[in-house]
Amino acid sequence: MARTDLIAKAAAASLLFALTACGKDDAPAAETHAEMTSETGITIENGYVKAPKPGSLTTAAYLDIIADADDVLLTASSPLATVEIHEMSMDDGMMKMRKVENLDLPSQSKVQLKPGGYHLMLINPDAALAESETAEITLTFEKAGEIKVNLPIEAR
Ligand SMILES: [Cu+2]
Repeated sequence: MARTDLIAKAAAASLLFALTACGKDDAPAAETHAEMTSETGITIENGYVKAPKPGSLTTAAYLDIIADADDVLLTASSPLATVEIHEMSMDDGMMKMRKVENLDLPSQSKVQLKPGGYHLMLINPDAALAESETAEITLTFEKAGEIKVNLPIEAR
């Protein structure tokens, strides 16, 4: 029985391969498309995660994002915490923080997520975050798709 399974799997695999190969040959445009999607067009600079204070239930990640073409940051996530996009602003003389649904990235401009402004709020950070040197964060863009970054964790 196991042998039959293997043969069936091998047949399925070669069929899949045949289909893929066929698709590639028939549609050279698909290869160009693949190149475009792998070339993200997004530059991330100066990223770091603020090391959480002991017992703290939140911390934040900061980074600069430059999009080659207009794009929108839709969500961010991490295996180490719940992540929300936040904006900090002055309201009646008080610094207040609110969640934003997404973040516009006009083409070629540097959008800075920095203390006192936009940031990624890391909520209920995992205990492992305090002991890690980097934190993996996945940014999901409307056009560029998902981009994973590993940000250093720094006590600043
Ligand atoms: Cu916040």
